[in-house]
Amino acid sequence: MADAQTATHAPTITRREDYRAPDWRVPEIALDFDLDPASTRVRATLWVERNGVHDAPLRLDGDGLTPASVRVDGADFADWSMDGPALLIPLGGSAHTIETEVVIAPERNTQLQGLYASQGMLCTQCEAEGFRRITFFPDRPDVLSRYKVRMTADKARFPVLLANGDPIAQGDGEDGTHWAEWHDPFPKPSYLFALVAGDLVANRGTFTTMSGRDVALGIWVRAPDLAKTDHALHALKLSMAWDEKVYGREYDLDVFNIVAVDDFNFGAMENKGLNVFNSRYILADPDTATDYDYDAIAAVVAHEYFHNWSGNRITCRDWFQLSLKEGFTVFRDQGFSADQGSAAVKRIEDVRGLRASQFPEDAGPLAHPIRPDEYIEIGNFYTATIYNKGAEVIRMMATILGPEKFRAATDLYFERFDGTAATCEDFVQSMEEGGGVDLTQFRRWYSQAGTPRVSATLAQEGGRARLSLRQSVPPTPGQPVKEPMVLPLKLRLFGAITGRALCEEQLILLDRPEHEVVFENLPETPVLSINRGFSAPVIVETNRTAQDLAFLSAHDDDPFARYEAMQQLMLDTLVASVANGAADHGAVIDAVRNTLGDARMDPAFIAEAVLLPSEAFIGDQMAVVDPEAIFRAREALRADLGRALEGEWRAAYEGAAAERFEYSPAAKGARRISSVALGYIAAGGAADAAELAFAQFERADNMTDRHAALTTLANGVSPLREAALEAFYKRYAGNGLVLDKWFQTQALSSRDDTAQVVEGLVNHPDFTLANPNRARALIGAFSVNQRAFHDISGRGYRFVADQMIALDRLNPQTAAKLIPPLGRWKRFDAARAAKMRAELERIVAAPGLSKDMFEQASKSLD
Ligand code: B3K
Ligand code: ZN
Repeated sequence: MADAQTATHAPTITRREDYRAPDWRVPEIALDFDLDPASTRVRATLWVERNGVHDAPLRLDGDGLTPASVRVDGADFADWSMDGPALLIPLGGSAHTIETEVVIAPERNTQLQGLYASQGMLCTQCEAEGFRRITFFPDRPDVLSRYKVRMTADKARFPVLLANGDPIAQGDGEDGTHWAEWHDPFPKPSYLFALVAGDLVANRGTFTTMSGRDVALGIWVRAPDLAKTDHALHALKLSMAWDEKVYGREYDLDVFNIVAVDDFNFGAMENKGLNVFNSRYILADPDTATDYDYDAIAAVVAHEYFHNWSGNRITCRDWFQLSLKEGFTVFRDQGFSADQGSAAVKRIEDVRGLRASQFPEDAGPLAHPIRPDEYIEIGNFYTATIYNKGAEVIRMMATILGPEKFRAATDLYFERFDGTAATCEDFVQSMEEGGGVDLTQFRRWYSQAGTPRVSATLAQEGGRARLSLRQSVPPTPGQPVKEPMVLPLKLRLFGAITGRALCEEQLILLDRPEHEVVFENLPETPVLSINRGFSAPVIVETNRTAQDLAFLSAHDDDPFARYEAMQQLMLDTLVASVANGAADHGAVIDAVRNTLGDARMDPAFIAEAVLLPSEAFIGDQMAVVDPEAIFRAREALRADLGRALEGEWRAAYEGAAAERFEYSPAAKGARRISSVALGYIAAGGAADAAELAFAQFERADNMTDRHAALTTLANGVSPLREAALEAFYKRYAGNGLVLDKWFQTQALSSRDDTAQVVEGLVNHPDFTLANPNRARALIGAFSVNQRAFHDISGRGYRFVADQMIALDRLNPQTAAKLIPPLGRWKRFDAARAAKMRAELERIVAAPGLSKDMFEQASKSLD
């Protein structure tokens, strides 16, 4: 049965400028759990201390809790009151002991926040404000406490009892119960609290830290999944070693446990010493996980591990500072992943992700700075802006400082703020002091939303060239006028005839609206390579011709810039094709042929470089998005590329065939180029394309190849499509993570009947909104299938809105994350915009709507 809904009410807005230090601190807390899915008793003892001179009562946050008893300093206490969901206790002295008792029902917790049940186990998720669903507490990140936890549970059902910190004691109780005690010596905010109880087994390992301490590692899963945990354990050890080497950060407890859970609202959670993960970011074997999954697992394991310092040892003063831990930790995990394989390919993937999710956010109704000024529901601010733009902002500071100074500055930050709840300002000051730079103007990255635009015009006059740079930041909700930003732009000139570099790479800090750079004594016509490595997260417009872009795509020495030149050439061609109904594809075909034939390049890079921009990204370049025209233009270019280069695609496809599965950068690159080649062979209409794909589907010894073949078939009209979908479904019946792929592949299909197929799939026996991965695999994927979702009939909008309203009743946090595609109505024609708005209005009017959905949907209407 579902939770009671948060009643629709006038939303309370929390503002950054209203921050006040807590009235009461809680240096120690002891928690005692009688765990049972239907009814769990939670006894909490809080040692509280008055903070400063005031007469404010102790205010303990709660959410859906009723106190069964309240005691103060050992005696029953009747003078408490409720202020909405919070418990108020008037106290006279400067220090008191508070005991409360509540009863909660984990198996009825469909929100998956607080203590909940998943597949027979009990687990917690507290960030951001889930702890208040477990017990009464000042649930804010600047209240740091030492935790002692005791858990009692039925021993047969829950033989393993885990919590934060170190295990202290355990024993058997009466009636088949047992108990365990865990103590965490590091003071932490409540959002980092965790416990897990279940019938679990561990893949165990050891890591010896740089000071020679042994840490016992455990990846905990249900028994049948044990064989799929080696990759995660290996990634954990690599992460621990990497953080020592690159940031000088050593792990601090004697144990580090990770638990995989099937029902989870997002990727994973960095609870101190006890990370809880969505099982999709732990479980992998070649038969069930793609290379993408393997990479994502390593990245998320690293991310959560790195939080031990950037997040746990130094936490956030308040939730407006979220990017302090998230932006920095994403930057750190990106560095880790770059060091495991091709740094260039990693950068391309990260920029593609930024453009797919963060740029549209910055250009839409939900735009916010990386340090927001206000929120209704903090759960809505775990966004691409906070995470990914936040990481770009750290990257720019690292670029400005250079590697040695950046390391000195992070050392300073870790040393100075260890054990505290810090702010973004603390971080920037550490960068200034450690790096010896002035970041006064740079701080605008923390306060201004919107993606800056740079126009770069290169004009040649004999042996001189004049580069005129201009910047502007578009208006965003609540911020009509913007100040100039500091934009670190890496640039270099190449000779158009010889291809030689005409100067060293330069780092220009563009901090004014306009700036000019003059290059002298140029021996030949220069071509501009700019924003190399994507040194600033901006949109760059240049006066480069198709010829210049084709030239750079072959000659630039910065792989990211090569990729970028090809993307721009493709984009210009596609945008022209949408505008005119057709375009000359010759330049793109030639450039792709050159790249495919460049034996010096890494196949993994080539595979990225020859991919066309997504339909959504093409739409982002247009004043009014025309989904059908974009789809047709892109398909036409794909078909032409497929036909014109059929020989090259077949050579690439055959050349990449491997004897046996191996997880290595080279083997991954080979699989990547082969699946891209297969897609082009099919797009070109080759008569044997479906047979080729089906043969690959049947022969594959790994999920990457099998899934690539399935995707190609799922986009086509061959009867082999049904056969492959059915075989895939049967082979993986019962494997939830792989079935997610089965749903998602159909939701992302480019076929004409996708909307109808997806509407049917919600009635499939394996579909459920209660599992967030499944809901995202079908509903989330369909809503980013631009052509299908934006069908002019409006059926896609109606369908997704219906699903969101239903999901909101179970799990508001996951439902609210699905709003943004509907919120982009301003980017579409009047007919579509009206239909999208109508659905948003229907959502806002839905009875019992959560505040999560209310905030997202109502802001999207503005
Ligand atoms: N810190 C968590 C995210 C929590 C999301 C809460 N809505 C995972 C992470 O970023 O590492
Ligand atoms: Zn994080």
